Formats: sequence, C-alpha cells, structure tokens
Amino acid sequence: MMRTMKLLGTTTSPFVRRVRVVAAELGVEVQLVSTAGEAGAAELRAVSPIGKIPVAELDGQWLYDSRVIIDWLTTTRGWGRLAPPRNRWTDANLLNAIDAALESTLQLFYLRRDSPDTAALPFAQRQRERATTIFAWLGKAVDEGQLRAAAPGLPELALLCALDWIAFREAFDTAALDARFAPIRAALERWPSVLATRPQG
Ligand SMILES: N[C@@H](CCC(=O)N[C@@H](CS)C(=O)NCC(=O)O)C(=O)O
Repeated sequence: MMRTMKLLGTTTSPFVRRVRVVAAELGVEVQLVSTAGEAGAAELRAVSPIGKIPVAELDGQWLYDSRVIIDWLTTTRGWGRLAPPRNRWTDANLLNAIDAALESTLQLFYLRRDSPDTAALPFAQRQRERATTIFAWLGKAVDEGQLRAAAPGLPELALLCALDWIAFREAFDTAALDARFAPIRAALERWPSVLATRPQG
C-alpha cells in the first residue's frame, strides 16, 4: 500500500492543510511540492486543468480537489483519530458551507491583492455577506452539536483550517464568533499534525 503521497500545494492554503492533517493522522507521508515555486507551479499546470491546489498523486493517479483526495485517503485507510462522519448529509452540508465561506474569503483576498481599492465593490460586499451568513450558521451548528469539540472530524478540521487561514490573511473578521469556535480550536490544537501545519509563508 502507498506510504508516500506527492502533494502539490502551499504551506498557506487551508485546503492543502486539511489534506496534510488527514494524511498525517492516517500514517501517509506527504511529499509537499510547493506551487509557490516555478517548478511546482509548472507541474500543477501540467497535471491539472483546474489549476487549484491541492492536487495529489495517489497510486500513479492525479486527483484534484481536497475533498476527493481526503475521500481516497479515508476510503483506503479509515479515519484514524478523526471522528468518522456521524451523518453523511449533515457533514456534507457543513463542509459545503465551510468551503463556500472559504471561496468567498479567498475571492476577497485575491481581489484586495490585485487591486487594494476594491472593498466597496458590490462583488466584494456580496462575498462578505455570504461569509457572514455562513459563519453565523456555523456558530449555530456548534450550539446544536453538529460541530463538536469532543470528537473532531473532517468538518471541525475544515473549520479550523478556514479560521486560521482567514486570520493569517486578515481576509475577513470572524471575531464575533471566535469564542464559539474556541473549544474546537483547543481540541484540534492538541494534535501535532494540526500544529505542524499552521499557515506560514
Ligand atoms: N474545491 C477545491 C478548492 C481549492 C482552492 O480554491 N484552492 C485555492 C488555494 S487555497 C487555489 O488554488 N486558488 C487558486 C485560484 O483560484 O486560482 C478543493 O477543495 O481542493
């Protein structure tokens, strides 16, 4: 069985971090090829028409998208220390919400990086509104026990990676909800794989 996975990505991406943590928890070694460098960027262009990270090579096949890579890892190796999905459909909704919040905040970050004077654009406003709505909904999911500090699984890990990236890039203000998410953060920060993959760059 495969022991090392080649992973194209960066040390800042929240999607790449998720994959790195899951791989570490399942005992799969990761050979991270940085797409911040020219060689990694060229390889990404060569293997993926989408051009987004992460992309992984698993048993000789290139897989795009963190969700698919994680699906492959957990299908072949189980969940390890991560709590397995409690309800597949609830988890899918949580992950889709977290991914949509990330997509909106990534757009805000890319927009600001390209042109600093764009914060008032209706497009930027819509992304902030979507992120606000989603984070409020995620706060409710904590209150209702769908997101749990007691047994963190993929949705909790995805949330932590999203929050850390947002803070790292100052892409959006989540302060109003940080206390709600603090127990999940504290639980996951006990994992060496989570600490070792904090965004840096
Ligand atoms: N659905 C994808 C999203 C990945 C994604 O958006 N990655 C960002 C970096 S964090 C990216 O590559 N963005 C480059 C771009 O949008 O051009 C996944 O889960 O892997």
